[in-house]
Amino acid sequence: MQMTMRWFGPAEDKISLQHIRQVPGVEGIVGALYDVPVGEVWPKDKILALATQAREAGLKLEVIESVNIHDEIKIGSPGRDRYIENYQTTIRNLAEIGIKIICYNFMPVFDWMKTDMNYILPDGSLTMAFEKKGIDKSLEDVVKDVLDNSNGFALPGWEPERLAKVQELFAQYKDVDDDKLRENLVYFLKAIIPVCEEVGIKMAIHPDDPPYSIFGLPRVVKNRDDLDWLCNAVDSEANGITLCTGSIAEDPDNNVYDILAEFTQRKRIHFAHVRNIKIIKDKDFYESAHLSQYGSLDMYKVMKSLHDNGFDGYIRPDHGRFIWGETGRPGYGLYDRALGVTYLLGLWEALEKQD
Ligand code: CS2
Ligand code: MN
Repeated sequence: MQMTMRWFGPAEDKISLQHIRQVPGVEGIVGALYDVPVGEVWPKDKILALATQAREAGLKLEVIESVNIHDEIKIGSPGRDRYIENYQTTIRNLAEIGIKIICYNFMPVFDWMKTDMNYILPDGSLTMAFEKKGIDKSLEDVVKDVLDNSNGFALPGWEPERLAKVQELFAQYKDVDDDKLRENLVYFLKAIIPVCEEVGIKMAIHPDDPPYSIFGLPRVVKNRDDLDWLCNAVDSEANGITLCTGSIAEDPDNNVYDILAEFTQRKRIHFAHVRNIKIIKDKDFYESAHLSQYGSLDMYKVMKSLHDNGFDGYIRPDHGRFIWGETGRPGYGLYDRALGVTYLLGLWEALEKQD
């Protein structure tokens, strides 16, 4: 198991690699190139520069989150083959620099959805939350809420230029239902998985966040059956999963522990995002501190499901709250994520020694 933390790069992250290096137990960063437009090839020299920067700080770069998928691939428009070819080239370039895992998602329009980016908890810390009332508004207002509350940071998957035309984007998806989106995902996977197998990269799809339809958009990575379908659709270890406990648990019908156990056993979980959420009511929730006692998930059981089924992939705390006066990119402060790392590694050590 390799503990990692996400890093947004020198221009986009106010946290330094040196500070990440000081979090005990963190061996690597999860990175990306944020200046390459979605759909274009990631140049080798830029990937190398990022990996070198990490290495010089004593950290590995073996996981990319995310190489995002161009809308034309998700929509299945005639132009998709050019973007798929670019994706294949990006996979080859990443492999040459030593990357092992590519995290991605297949959500139309929005990469993820929260309705409150600075939700205040009783202890005065700030976190992200999702409440249904926050999306019972016009699309433009929902988009504006997210962009206006991002504390001045560019949010991946929320490119303002793209979302300025949110109605047009929705119109492009009008004929894409769940079946069509599945078909387009399989078309994409059939084209790229052989390349991954050849160069030794594993793809790891992130579940939908939230794992149910919003604004009538199709959703195909929501639950156990979707993951089972995905694994069978292209039956290769290179066709894997980023199991995000927070996202999966946003639907209280999902049994996170069973899902973790099953897909770890099936050797498809290559990357785990481990965070806790607190269900407020129905499907409204906020992202809580990692400890079991603060959220709706039993984090011991989460780690045990991974451990007992032989997990040996990469892991990271997903989001953290803002504590001790810290502000910055929502979900990605240093302190609470570092506490999460320590807690998860503590649970892991106990599990290892129990054997
Ligand atoms: C992440 C997602 O920061 C986050 O909310 O969990 O944005 C994640 O990076 C993407 O969905 C993965 O493609
Ligand atoms: Mn996640």
